[in-house]
Amino acid sequence: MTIILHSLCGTDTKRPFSPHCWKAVMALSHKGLDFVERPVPFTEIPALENGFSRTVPILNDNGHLVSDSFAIALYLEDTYPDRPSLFKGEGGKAMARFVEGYTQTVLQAALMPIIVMSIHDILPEKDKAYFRESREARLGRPLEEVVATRAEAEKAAFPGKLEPLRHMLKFQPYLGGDSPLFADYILFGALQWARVTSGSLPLSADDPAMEWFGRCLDLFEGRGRHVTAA
Ligand SMILES: N[C@@H](CCC(=O)N[C@@H](CS)C(=O)NCC(=O)O)C(=O)O
Repeated sequence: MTIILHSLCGTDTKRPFSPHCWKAVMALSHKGLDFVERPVPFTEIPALENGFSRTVPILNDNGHLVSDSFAIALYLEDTYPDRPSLFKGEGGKAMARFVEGYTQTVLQAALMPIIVMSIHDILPEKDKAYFRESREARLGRPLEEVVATRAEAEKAAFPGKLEPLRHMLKFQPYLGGDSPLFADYILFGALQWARVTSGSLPLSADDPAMEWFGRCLDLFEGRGRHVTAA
């Protein structure tokens, strides 16, 4: 019985950084499943599992392949129903989709200009060229220009973008309530992406959002904290 999670790294295989892969790592840990994480650089993804997916995470559960972090969480929920739930029902799945949308369109979009050069700098040479070309096409300008024109403003605006989380934390310690669910891991993945690649988050240490992030870093024997900040 082997569960393999293909994830993403730069030159250091011990420092996986993809936000989507962190969601899958936390989901597998939440289910209490034994798994092996195998991080690869960007340019090796297309060859994984005979070209199964152009993106990671990819889960190989004893030969059954699943890609996409949310699809992996749904698969784990269906396949291992006797283990702790990642969603606590259909409402939890539906609300996790909202958290996915908020995290990707608001938080990750804001973090990208702040951390894009840090990501570039931790990649092996062959990945640097691929990352620059693909991200410059996506962002519409050279990486250096993205940083020069947007990074400082995004840093200043970032704390405000977590106000929905702070509101929730007045009532409960996790998005899942008294304990975390997949929705927490979605948001966690974005902040962990910034922490691992750039070394810090544009948030103050006494921010309740940082306290929630610290609690998530400590889950599962500190799986998240174990990967040091850049
Ligand atoms: N919707 C997918 C997105 C996965 C994704 O975009 N993964 C990135 C790493 S963070 C990737 O594999 N990118 C490959 C590339 O840019 O070539 C998920 O949630 O898993």
